[in-house]
Amino acid sequence: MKRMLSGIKPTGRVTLGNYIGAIKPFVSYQDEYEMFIFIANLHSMTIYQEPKELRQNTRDLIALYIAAGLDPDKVTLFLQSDVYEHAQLGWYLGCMVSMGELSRMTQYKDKASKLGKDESIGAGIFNYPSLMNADILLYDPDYVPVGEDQKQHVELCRDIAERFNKRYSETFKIPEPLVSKVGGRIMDLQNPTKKMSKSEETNKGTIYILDDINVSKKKIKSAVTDSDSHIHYDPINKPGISNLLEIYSIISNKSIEDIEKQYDGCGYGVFKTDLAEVVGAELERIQARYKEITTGSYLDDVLAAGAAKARPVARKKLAKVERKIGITIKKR
Ligand code: ATP
Ligand code: LTN
Repeated sequence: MKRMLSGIKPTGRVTLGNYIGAIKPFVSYQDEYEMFIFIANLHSMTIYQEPKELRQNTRDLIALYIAAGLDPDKVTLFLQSDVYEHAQLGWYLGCMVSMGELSRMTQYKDKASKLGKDESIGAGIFNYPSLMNADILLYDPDYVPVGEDQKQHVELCRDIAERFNKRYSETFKIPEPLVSKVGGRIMDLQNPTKKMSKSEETNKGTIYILDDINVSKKKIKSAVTDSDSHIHYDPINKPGISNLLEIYSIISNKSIEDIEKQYDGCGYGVFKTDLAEVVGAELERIQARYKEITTGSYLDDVLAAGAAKARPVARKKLAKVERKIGITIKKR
């Protein structure tokens, strides 16, 4: 079995974008790949998190993975902070990347460009990719499934792995980013030229998985589209309706062409009402399962078992790295 690894930050309420771009694809991969999925809680610290909210968001995220269909018996599901090797390898790899390389990362550039006059940027966000490189390289994955916005980080990870292998001999497998063609970038329902984001100030264009289902349905029905009424996929000229078609396609497992045919001649109103039902039914299923698994100690047990499976893999790789770079002084 090929190996796959990915992480998601517990930095806010989980959105339909996260679900379509990250969680749902993981569920579909779990029978085909050996999977390591973790909650990137160390990464979430790059921006201040209110402690109580962080705790709740972290539990919700784990619960949502499972409620969405991820099976903890098949997938190694764990908290990044439970496996100390991530931070340790992150340090070594941070010493191998240049300031120039880090400053070219768009996630960092975006955050830096949005700073207010009196705000400063934390060092953590600048060195964020080093920790991400460690997350990946500790486990030798073949593939790293991510949204479009994270592809650049995985590419940097490949460069650093190659640099390490060249300097110290073959140590890391070179991972491939895996970005879904459909659903890799779900857009804001009110501004379809902008990514649906959990850290958006106005919530009107964002669907939250655990939100009241009627609120979500309303948001879909009032999604911004164009003045035409032809249901056709054309992300450049018709970004609003194209985004809705992608959402429909992923949630219903139908192809975009089939949906276009199904709604040929119907107006946007009918299409949006049906989409609201399709999304509503999916959210209902997830929320019901979420309720079942958030009582008792089930989630803690899943995380303990996940960390126990991840640790030996991470430990072995870190020990290898430390021997190669000369940190370990014992002769074998
Ligand atoms: P923020 O919105 O605050 O920038 P985020 O949701 O992009 O946060 P993460 O929580 O780390 O950041 O994202 C988890 C995964 O979900 C990543 O693989 C990311 O690419 C994917 N993702 C996030 N938003 C979307 C979206 N709108 N469409 C598709 N995938 C998304
Ligand atoms: N940076 C990613 C989250 C993340 C990740 C990873 C994804 C942290 N470490 C390792 C894949 C592999 C994000 O912001 N979505």
